[in-house]
Amino acid sequence: MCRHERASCYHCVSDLRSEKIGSSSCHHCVSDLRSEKIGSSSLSYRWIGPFCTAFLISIIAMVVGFILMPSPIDPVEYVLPEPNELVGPLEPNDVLKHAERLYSGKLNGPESIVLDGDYIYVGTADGWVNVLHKGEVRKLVRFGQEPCGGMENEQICGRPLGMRMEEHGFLIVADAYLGLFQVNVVTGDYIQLFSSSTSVNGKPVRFLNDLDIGPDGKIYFTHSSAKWNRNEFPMLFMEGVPNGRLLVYDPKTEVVSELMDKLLFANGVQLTRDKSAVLVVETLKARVWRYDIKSGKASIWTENLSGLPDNIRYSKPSGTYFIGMARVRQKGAALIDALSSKPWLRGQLAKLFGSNSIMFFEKMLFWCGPLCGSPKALAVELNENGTVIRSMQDQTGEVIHRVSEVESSSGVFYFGSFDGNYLGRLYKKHIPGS
Ligand SMILES: [Ca+2]
Repeated sequence: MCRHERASCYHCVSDLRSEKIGSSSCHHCVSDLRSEKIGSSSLSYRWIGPFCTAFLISIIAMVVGFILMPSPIDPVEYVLPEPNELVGPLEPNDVLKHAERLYSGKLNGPESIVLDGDYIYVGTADGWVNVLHKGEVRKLVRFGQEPCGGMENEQICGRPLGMRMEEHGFLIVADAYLGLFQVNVVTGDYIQLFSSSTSVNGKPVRFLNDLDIGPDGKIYFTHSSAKWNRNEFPMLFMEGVPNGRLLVYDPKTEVVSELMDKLLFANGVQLTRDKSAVLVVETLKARVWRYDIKSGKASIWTENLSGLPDNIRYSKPSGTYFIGMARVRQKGAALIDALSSKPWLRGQLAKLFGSNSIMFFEKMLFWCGPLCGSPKALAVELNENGTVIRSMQDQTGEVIHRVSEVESSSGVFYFGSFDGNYLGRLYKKHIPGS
């Protein structure tokens, strides 16, 4: 019995039940229904068809509505070259497994590190600049106010990132939200050198990231975005608009000037050994620029790095440079690369997940590192020409899970990470072949 005939019979059955006993065709119909062994209870399923149709229409309407809904970002395409195979100096290794975790559980996100004899300075997610000495953590200074803890409070509390010691023994700190500060490391007193609420060249200064100091006292520093704060960083990479900059603070005039613009997530800063140029990390392009101070010209120093580079530091003992990677880029397993050429998809994902959910999503992908064929932790060493000559990795993240910065002194490396709860330490004697 076809569907049309069946529908007509249901009407007949209904008529029969209400004692409108009619034509023999109806009796015939009932007989047909019985012969198909369709019980009366089956008749109650007649709503399924219309329900399914309405459901499908609703889903289509929701999908269309979602696609038409404005995205919180204005994504653009950016190009990343095909990631390199991890071969040669990038050959998989577990050098970082020889490291140890110091102050485990006592630090939250020590991204940048300053070594000063027996004292170590780090900035953490609770807004404090801390002094580490003989196993103790002492809170030195915080630039913001309570509430603190959690990324949602960072805008008020502050978040110290890059830091350096200047020649007179003051600590210079870039707080991601609040600006540049000069700190007395004995008393914790500080003065604000530059406030992030001040625009430079008519553009906002958001997400201060890292700094270095020239021999004349000028402070070269980056801000990663002109639009997004640090706690919105997933939006920065989902949008892909290059508006980070390299700025310079002149202590004589107290003026901040722009040196480089249009950087896609400006990050680590390091003067070259001869102090003639500033190396500037552009995280989302996986490359580093060399800004010549005298001429004001910039050129690529190294590119297509095998990760998303964070801070860069010069190592005096070896005369080389170290870069910590926020994430590893490997052929066939690089999320950022996969999304870089798909701005429409990034726009939809930003609507769907929002900033917090994207961070969770990113974290899940990070933890699948070994399954995706990439090491969790990677730091690379480069020579003066910007060539990678060595790498230190931890394939499972068991000891060092991620590297934001590598700081070195004679015989020792220290590793910071923006989301770790420890400071990593590795004695060079434990590195095979050293
Ligand atoms: Ca950084």
